Amino acid sequence: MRFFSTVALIISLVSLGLAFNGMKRLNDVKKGFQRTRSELSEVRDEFAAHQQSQWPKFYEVNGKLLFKPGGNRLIIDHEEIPNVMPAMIMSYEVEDPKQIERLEPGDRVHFRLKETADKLFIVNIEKAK
Ligand SMILES: [Cu+2]
Repeated sequence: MRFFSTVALIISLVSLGLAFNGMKRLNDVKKGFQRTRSELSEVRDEFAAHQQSQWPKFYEVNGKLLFKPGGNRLIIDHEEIPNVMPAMIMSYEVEDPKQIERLEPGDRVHFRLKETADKLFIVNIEKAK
């Protein structure tokens, strides 16, 4: 009888040890997950900062004003904008509509384009000399 209770005690101690070890391992895995998650969020923050550092971009462009359709819009035949777009006729919004008043269709113009993550518009436009 004594032998059996000794065996039972040993079995209980061993399984207790195994359970403890299992919990410790589970904890390590959890810590690993937390570390990975915080590393991921660091990478995400860095990526967002990098994206933001790209904007805004500015371009100096030459062209000819073709139409003034109204509002703050201009139709311009512009020269190539290197690495952005080839020469073409297109419509642009001007940030400050007052700048449109002193321009007439047919004018050669020089303008400064501003590009943000979701918009492309003219921040400054004047008659080219
Ligand atoms: Cu264009």
